Amino acid sequence: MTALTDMADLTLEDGIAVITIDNPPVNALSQGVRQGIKDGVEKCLADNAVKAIVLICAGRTFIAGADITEFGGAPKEPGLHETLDRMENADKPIVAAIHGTALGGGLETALCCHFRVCDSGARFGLPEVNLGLLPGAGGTQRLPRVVGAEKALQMMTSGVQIGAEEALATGLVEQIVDTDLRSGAVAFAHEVVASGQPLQRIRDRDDKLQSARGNPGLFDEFRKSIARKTRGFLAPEYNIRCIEAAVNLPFDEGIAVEQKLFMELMSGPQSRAQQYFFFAERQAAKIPDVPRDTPERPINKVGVIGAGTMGGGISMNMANVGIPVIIIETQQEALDRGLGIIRKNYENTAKKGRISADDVETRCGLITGSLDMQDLADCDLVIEAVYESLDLKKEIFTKLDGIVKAGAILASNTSALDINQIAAVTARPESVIGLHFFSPANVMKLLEIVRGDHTAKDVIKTSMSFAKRINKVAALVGVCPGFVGNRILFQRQAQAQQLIMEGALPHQVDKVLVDFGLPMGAFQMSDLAGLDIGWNKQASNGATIRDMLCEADRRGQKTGAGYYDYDENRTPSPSALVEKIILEFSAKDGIDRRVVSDQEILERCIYPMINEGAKILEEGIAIRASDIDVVWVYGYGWPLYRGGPMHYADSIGLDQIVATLRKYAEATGDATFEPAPLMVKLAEAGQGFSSL
Ligand code: T1G
Repeated sequence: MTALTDMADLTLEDGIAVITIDNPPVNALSQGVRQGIKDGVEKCLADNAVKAIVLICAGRTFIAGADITEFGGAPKEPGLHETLDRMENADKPIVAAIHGTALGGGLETALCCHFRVCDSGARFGLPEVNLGLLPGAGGTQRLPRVVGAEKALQMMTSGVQIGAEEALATGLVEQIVDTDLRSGAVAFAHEVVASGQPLQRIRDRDDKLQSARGNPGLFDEFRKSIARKTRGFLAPEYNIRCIEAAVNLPFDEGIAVEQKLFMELMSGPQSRAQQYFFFAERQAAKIPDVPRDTPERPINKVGVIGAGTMGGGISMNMANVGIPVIIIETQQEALDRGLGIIRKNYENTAKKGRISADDVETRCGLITGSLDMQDLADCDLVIEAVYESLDLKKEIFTKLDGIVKAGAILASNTSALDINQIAAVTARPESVIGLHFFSPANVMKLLEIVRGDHTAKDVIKTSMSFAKRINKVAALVGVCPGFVGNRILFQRQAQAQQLIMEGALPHQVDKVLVDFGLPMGAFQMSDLAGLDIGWNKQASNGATIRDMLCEADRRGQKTGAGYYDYDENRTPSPSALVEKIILEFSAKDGIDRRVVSDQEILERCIYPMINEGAKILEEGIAIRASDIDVVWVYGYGWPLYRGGPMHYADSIGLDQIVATLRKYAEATGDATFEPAPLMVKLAEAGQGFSSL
């Protein structure tokens, strides 16, 4: 065995050279890996004893892409392109032996080998689009030549991975090895040498591009089909243009298009934000004061209290990963309705072909119902999901404390109430935690985990990994009204309300927020949630615009009217009546309405959110600024290509944010705009939240 670099070595077995990459955790194409491959291939091509080369990786996966931590830094030799060109033009067969995930630059490396074999668990993808990029090492030109333009469009604009069987069927791999991968690959290399077959370079292939050439409308059709899902993102379109180049241009000209578009994306703010977010999401899983080896409590059976919208969605998350759930309700009718909705949801998913009819039965079979809380006694985790009443939650936790076995975790799905007060009614506050799901709970990826003053570290550790187990992205936050997500939302909603008093209208405010990239505006969101949450008909006296709307039976989407009028497809349209109510309200408050610019709307809606984020960091309610971004991207649909409110603030510059906030504080006299001391300090130091 010859060490090529500290990340690669070479062995020679009976004429077959094996280059082994070893760069944990995911064999990213760091400088040492690129150098190792380059040196290894050079060595093998120069050595007559070598008849063929196998490229394989140690550890849990084949190369999972370029080393993202090297992005933005000074480029280090050797470049990936020159290494891959050397491989593709080699005069000895090179076989890639793939296990785990061959992603991005990893798949591009495999595409520059002459043959690819894999084990049955291997997965393949070009997920650069998730980083706001495109495959920059020839993948945009080689993948379509192997799998065809249609498949390449799907894979490169979604980042979706395909499995070994599909890779074999599309010709991405020549063989699935069901014995030991290494010896299988070496045997395959021997067969190739023995066959004497000419080495085919993918760059020379053209057959798979014919159908796209015969169907020029393919690309525009495809653009239309992903327009809604990729709204605001640049990278999907750039990936499509590269595939168009692959279909319409000679290989080298296609590569030139790829390089140009790659550099445009790499030097742009969107990819910077998405690369930032790649690491933010992984950082969020790390809790500084909870050691990695903290033992976890087992969770094999879960109880959910409440079969309403949240309780039903929460239960589906458990059944989706095979965990039995028992749902508790007070009325049989409510229980039947809740279980019925769960089955309906699964049947709808099956109709869309995302799960099978058997899956529907299996998952519904894992969800049982009861009217007796005693049936929760042997649960490992109980999640309370009843409506937002502190007294009711205290009552329930008092009962749970007397029923559920020792060692179980008691959690509340509250979106704003004080977890410490809830925990205090039990004799085991250390086992109480907040698990705040977002509606629809079986769809939204975020789980805001709320640690109380007494929550034990093993309960936190268990909850964080449990989130991953049910396919959620967790962010750990402290106790305060609205925790992180809603506390920040309150600031935006309050400003939106103020802006329509001063001269804007709901649809103007919402358009600014939707154009910014949010899934919906402030007033559309209020209408969706329902304007009568927490509204008391008896006490209502027209004190606010919301009161007026509720009194006029405009309670939101559910009544077909709120800040907007809604048609049968729930499409919103501005309401003349609402405009009249708003104008009357301004007049009643003696406000001279004025023209409010879109820029002012954006700044007054977004900057107080950032300011609140800074206060949350000052108070230690969030561990790091990037956790706040994870909450807003996965919980509230903040556009990923803007990284999250805190990253967005850094991209603008905190000095700019502070100055603008101060301008509005002066103009409005509203203390909300007073910049948080932490942000002022960072701005004065010329730093950003990412420096924390
Ligand atoms: N570069 C650097 N670090 C990486 C990395 C990468 N490509 N991929 C993962 N890591 C780190 C990650 O930060 C974490 O670190 C640890 O590895 C485990 O990851 C030229 C330009 C492979 C499916 O986009 O999708 O190639 O937190 O927690 O859940 O065209 O990681 O432990 O310190 O995610 O098992 C394209 C990115 C790059 C794939 C494994 N490739 N990675 O998932 O573990 S761009 C990607 C993943 C490119 C070329 C272009 C996943 C995974 P830490 P993890 P996992």
